[in-house]
Amino acid sequence: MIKMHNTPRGNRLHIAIFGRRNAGKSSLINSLTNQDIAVVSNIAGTTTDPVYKSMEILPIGPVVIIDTAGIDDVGLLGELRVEKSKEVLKKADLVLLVIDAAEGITIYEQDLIKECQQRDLPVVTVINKIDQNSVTDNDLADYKNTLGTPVVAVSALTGQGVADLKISIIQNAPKSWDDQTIIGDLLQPGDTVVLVVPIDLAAPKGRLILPQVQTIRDILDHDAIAVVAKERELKQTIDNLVCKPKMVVTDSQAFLKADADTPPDVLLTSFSILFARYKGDLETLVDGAKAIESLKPGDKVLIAEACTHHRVEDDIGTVKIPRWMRQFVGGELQFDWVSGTKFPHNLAEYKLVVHCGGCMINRREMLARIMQVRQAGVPIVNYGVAIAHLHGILRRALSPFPHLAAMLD
Ligand SMILES: Nc1nc2c(ncn2[C@@H]2O[C@H](COP(=O)(O)OP(=O)(O)OP(=O)(O)O)[C@@H](O)[C@H]2O)c(=O)[nH]1
Ligand code: SF4
Ligand SMILES: [Mg+2]
Repeated sequence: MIKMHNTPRGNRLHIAIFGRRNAGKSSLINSLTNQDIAVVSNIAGTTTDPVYKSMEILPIGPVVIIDTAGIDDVGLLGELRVEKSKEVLKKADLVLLVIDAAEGITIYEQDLIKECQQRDLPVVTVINKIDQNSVTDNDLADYKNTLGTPVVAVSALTGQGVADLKISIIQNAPKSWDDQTIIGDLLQPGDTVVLVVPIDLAAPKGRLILPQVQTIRDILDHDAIAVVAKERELKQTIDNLVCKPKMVVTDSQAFLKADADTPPDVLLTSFSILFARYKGDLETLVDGAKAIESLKPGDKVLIAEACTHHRVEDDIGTVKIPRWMRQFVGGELQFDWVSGTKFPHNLAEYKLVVHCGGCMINRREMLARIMQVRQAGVPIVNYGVAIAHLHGILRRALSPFPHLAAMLD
């Protein structure tokens, strides 16, 4: 799904595509975005000037893709084009270096990589046209050794390997790309946010959990005001405020109570939903929530947790979510559970993956996991989005994100 939207350019990952003429740079852009947006032809030198396109690549998020002219262009005009292309390096966060599998490595690729290294710019080498020229694991290892970059084999024509390329883009994007706000971009200075934090058996003794602390910090960093209450005191808290809060953020487990006690004109969401977005791909997860509706009794569902936290009685992942899902589907489902960093190999057998909020992993890891599940053709949803949907309140939980709420229409 590709969508233009209003994220300012500064936040977008700028991906520059380099390579010799006819390597398939423009074709790769079309394949990455599932759209015919770059002009492709078999005439070498089709792309002459850098072309910037803002777009959304799921699950990477908002990006700017920069198509460039071949780095092997010749003649006076050609050299000027190469110079212009190389100017793009100043604006790029990540370079995809496309090589035609039939052509191999030349001095052009080696020089470009050297230049990128000097700029501390990550490069992923893309061996293209593998539908015409197959490459073995040994070939890939040779490329990797010679160039000193990660290498992915694709066919821009058939789409083979493009999902792996997306994972590699996520894994090699620069560190600064992980710096996203949790809630601050939804607030104005002086806004009040009420955070609903249940203190139940699952709550650790004597402290708040990390997502709650991070959210408070993000609110303060944006000169807004955080008020914290248990779900029982929420109504009183709101009543006591002279001005209505801008937003209520609740623990998913207290969503129903928070929904009942939050006035309809106040935005309401959950920590899980804020963190699903913080990890970069709330849209895919909302799409995954819709897949719950097509589940049938007997279907296999994988519940995945990113760490092996201490399980409590009435645990969310092993007890509550399975119970709510059975009730929703109206019959038995076959649940499997996995925790830690690895997914099982048989992902394709599942009709849905329900993932935890991923508070202990970073955005990059979470996106790579989402991508891996999507690559197996399986929808993925997280706890917060799933619970909200199972209780019929997802639309309300998405109230700060109207374009995502509209996906439920
Ligand atoms: N078989 C095959 N052909 C491809 C593939 N990718 C691109 N091509 C073909 O290669 C030719 C060049 O593709 P482009 O995408 O225009 O290449 P480019 O690198 O943008 O070329 P310039 O803009 O001229 O530098 C076209 O005829 C494409 O159809 C692929 O994966 N497999
Ligand atoms: S990473 Fe997942 S399983 Fe671990 S504590 Fe966070 S939400 Fe729970
Ligand atoms: Mg081109």
